[in-house]
Amino acid sequence: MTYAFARSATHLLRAGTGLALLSCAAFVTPAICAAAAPPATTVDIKKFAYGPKEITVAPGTKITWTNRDETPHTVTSTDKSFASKGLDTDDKFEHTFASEGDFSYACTLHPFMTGIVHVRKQQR
Ligand SMILES: [Cu+2]
Repeated sequence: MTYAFARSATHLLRAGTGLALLSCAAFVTPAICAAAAPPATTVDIKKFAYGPKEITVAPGTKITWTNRDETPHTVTSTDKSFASKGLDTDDKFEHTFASEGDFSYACTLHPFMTGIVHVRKQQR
């Protein structure tokens, strides 16, 4: 009885370990792959927010913003180096970031909507 219990406990433990390893393979690997993949170059404007609000890209990267809201928004940099027109639903705005720097931007219609683009030669 005790032996059988111990055996089944060991079996459960093994099964649990196997499951844990499987989970690692399933969930950790894509995260590592994502880190090695080229940086995301799209930003969705949704529910009065830029997503992601903060993004880091390499010089020369083109970022495309898409307005997913029913409300018009803009993508207007603080230093005025880039500025979209009023974007209606599903309208896109593109800007290529040639040189390194930190570029904060906001929506002129809703100034509480802010975002920032970090342009770095080496990804962190
Ligand atoms: Cu807006």
